[in-house]
Amino acid sequence: MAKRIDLRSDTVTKPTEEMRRLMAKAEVGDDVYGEDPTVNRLEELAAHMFGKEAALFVTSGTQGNQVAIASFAGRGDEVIAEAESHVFFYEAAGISAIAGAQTRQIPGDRGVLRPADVRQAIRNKDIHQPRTALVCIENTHNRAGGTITPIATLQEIHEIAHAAGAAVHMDGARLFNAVVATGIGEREWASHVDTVQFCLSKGLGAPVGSLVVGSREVIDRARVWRKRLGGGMRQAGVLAAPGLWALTNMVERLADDHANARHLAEQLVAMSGVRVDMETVQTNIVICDVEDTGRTADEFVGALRRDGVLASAFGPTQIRFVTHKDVSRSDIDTAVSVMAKLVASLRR
Ligand code: TLP
Repeated sequence: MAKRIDLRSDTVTKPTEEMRRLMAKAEVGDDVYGEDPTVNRLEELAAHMFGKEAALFVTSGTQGNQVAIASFAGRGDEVIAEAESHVFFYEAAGISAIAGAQTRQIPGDRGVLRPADVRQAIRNKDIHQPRTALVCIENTHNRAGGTITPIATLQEIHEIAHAAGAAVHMDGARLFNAVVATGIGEREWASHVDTVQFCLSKGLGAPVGSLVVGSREVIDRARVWRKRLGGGMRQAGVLAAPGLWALTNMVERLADDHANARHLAEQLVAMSGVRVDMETVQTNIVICDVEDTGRTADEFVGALRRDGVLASAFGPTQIRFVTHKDVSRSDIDTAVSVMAKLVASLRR
């Protein structure tokens, strides 16, 4: 069978040979007892890189977001999140089901919350109103197409939230894409938030896991939440080992994914009936709209799949393509020609 070009997500990346070798020989112990040396090394490295006191290795981005959120917000509290954010849109209502808080959704500008809107949404001290416990920022923003929250905006939101006694959590599932695209280091990003969740298992290519970084006090609470959710793993060093390698070896190469995404977007936007908001093409995600072709995203995704190109329907007429280490420039060119053929066949 011809090679499938899988652009559904960067979550599909497979561990490298080196990662597999490190997994096989990882030193391990029982991490619930705090005795897995490899997990401990990963958590220490993450805390150091992000300039925070402590870190927690969790099973997934979703678990990392939810344990962080539950560490700040509880039953009857309110959490501000962008209207299309992952924590609101894709985490099975975890904020209400786990933390017991309600979500206040605020539409952003291409996924970026406006500081003035956050200021307005923060609740007054009033018997009728919930307490605003937390503001969540998604950087980069998935459903907006991989957009970056400018650091100055983040800083402003942080100041507004803190002045009102609310914390800030950053869903940085793809924070390293923002790091590489802007040249602003993770420590600088993290200095404007209380906690960051970042994924090892997306563009960095590790098979499993995320980290949450923050103060020791918050991470201690998050550790209890992780246990409560069944995320206390035992000889997890076999998973931490490729994560350690990913953090030290896989960050810089994300620039290739960004160049491939831009190349893909430029080709797509030149096709008749295909729209791309080029302003959103900042990292490794490209969202195009095929409404003007008269076909649905599902129809397109089905037709692409028959020709070996996998993408995700992201709305009635929106399709998402995500570039990553397991697709090359020539794979992108193949995907483009499949898409071009498909668009041309619709015009006949
Ligand atoms: N996103 C996945 C899907 O869930 C949509 C993807 O394919 O992009 N935050 C952000 C911003 C994410 O994009 C994701 C995963 C997560 C958190 C959750 O990470 P996992 O999948 O590890 O739970």
